Amino acid sequence: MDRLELIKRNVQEIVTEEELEGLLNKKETPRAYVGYEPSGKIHMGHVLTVNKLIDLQKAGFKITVLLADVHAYLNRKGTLEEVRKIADYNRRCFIALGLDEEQTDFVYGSDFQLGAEYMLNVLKLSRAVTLNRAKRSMDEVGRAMDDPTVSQMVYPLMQAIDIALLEVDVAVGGIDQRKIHMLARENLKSLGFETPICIHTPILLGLDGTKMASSKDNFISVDDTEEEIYRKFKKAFCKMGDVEENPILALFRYHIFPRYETIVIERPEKFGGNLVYNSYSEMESGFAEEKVHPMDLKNSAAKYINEILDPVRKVLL
Ligand code: TYR
Repeated sequence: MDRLELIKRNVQEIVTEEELEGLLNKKETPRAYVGYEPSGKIHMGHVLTVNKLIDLQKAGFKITVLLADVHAYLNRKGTLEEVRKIADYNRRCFIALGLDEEQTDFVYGSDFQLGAEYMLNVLKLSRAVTLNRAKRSMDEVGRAMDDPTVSQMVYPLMQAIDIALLEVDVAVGGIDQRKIHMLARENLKSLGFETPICIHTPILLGLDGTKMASSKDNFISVDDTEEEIYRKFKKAFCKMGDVEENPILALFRYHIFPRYETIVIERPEKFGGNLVYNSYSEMESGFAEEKVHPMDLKNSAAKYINEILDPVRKVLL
């Protein structure tokens, strides 16, 4: 797979592709980052952007991971001390998931966001962005936005200034980060910074086919035990032949195929024997033609996801 193909696989959008191609031609080692609000539960949604960082790393990018402790604090997720402690756990999970430790800069927000230069830039940006725009940019990111605090309006401004002061060329995030990224794209130039290129990954549905929510027990967390994975997959939504709304197929597409060249679905001889797939699209067609039973698909997905999560479990011991 060539560099551009690797960067583009499994993404929902690139803003813009022309700019990305220009960057690849111009810079030997471009820089990209993702920021994460520290979280006690790292789930496969977080892992989706980690996978993209691994792709970018393979494509020659220098990677920064921002452990956004101040952002989590501003977004009312806990005290600064609490979020900082979880951030270190998150860092160990990301490395266990395959980010190359030598090639990745892990940065705590609180280590650079409280200085004068940073703050002056946030204040400058606060004059350029309307309250309405700041609020809308937080639609899919902010907690309890029916009654937002001022801190949650500072949040997107700081995210934009992160991009500038971490000196990254590319900001990566789920599509839920889109409005904040657009705010950064439209305003950083006037503060004297480069306009960032943005890569957005899709947001995956939960295992029951509805939106992921911690209250619904419908997602995989990287610290789930092997038994929990089998239990969750057993009751997951996966209809015979349905390739549109299928969280198990989505796991193959976004998490398993990027890490394995060939996938074997094990089946007893009497049910037709093992199936071997060399790409996601082959598997999808096979499932659409009802050549694979949901039960076999689930068991195989559980086996591979358990393999992927095994190094994370070891970190947690
Ligand atoms: N907004 C991101 C989230 O929803 C976290 C983040 C914070 C990302 C600061 C980047 C950034 O610079 O989790």
